[in-house]
Amino acid sequence: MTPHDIILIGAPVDSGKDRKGCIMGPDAYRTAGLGDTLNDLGHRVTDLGNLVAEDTDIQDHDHLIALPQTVGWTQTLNAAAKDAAAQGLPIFLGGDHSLALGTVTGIADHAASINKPLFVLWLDAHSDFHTPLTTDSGNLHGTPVAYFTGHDGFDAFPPVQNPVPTDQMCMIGLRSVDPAEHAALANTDMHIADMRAIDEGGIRAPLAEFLDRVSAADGLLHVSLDVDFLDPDIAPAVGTTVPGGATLREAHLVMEMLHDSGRVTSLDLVELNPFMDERGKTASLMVDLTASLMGRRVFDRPTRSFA
Ligand code: 5AB
Ligand code: MN
Ligand code: MN
Ligand code: MN
Repeated sequence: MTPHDIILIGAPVDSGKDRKGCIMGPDAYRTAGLGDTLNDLGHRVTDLGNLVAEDTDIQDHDHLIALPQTVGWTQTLNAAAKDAAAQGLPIFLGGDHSLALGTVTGIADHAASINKPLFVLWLDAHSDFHTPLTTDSGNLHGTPVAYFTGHDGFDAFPPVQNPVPTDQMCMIGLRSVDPAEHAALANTDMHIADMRAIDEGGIRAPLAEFLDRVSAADGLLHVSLDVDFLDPDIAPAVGTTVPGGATLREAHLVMEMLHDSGRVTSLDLVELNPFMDERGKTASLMVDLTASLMGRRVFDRPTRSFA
């Protein structure tokens, strides 16, 4: 296994929605042993601690929840992501999914600076493809994908320097998409495997196809893992549970395939709300999934068949 320089970056973003609690996410991952787990796998791990959002002079908005705070986080995380990606493999410990407004744009700026295409894998029950103009809830954690793919309506936010082309994006696990998002997605060439596709054909094929494209393009790969990608029975600690999510084995298979691809260069762990957890089980599962992504396996795969 190739050892990586892993940079843990606490991003206790809690401004992307009404319900509070994601502020505790980074420390829940630390409490669940993320750093030691990655260290024991042979990686070099540095923990930068928790970041603090920049102040902005943006005004509060009637409809959009905590707009000034989320703009501040976007600026902070854009800069932090750009910096960290040049030095190692950043893992952003969220924090709600509005953090991806900053992380993905920062990683995209880094990719552009080294002339490589950036691919993004979005593991989520939701498509997070609202703009500030279409969101009914006003919760900005439902908007990052529209922002970093270069859509209009984000006037209060820093202009996106290097939008991610939608055909370099794959979404897996979708089962809750609002009508405005659905209409907007239909106009893109985004690669999407919703839960029905996974039920019918399995989770391996769409991911393998995507990873082949990343390799063929010699791309960087950012993974954004929303806790609600997982079934709420195994991962209850999230404000936006949707029944019928990925199983334990589906989730580990995704992580194992990502590891074997050798392509992943950055990771978001988002939406963990430790206030809603059951004795740390969701935080521990997210640590285990990250371990699979970073090379943990039970056995070396047998080279002979059992037939
Ligand atoms: B998450 C919803 N589409 O816009 C909205 O958890 C949910 O980061 C957004 O995926 C869920 O409020 C955002 C109904
Ligand atoms: Mn590795
Ligand atoms: Mn999300
Ligand atoms: Mn979600």
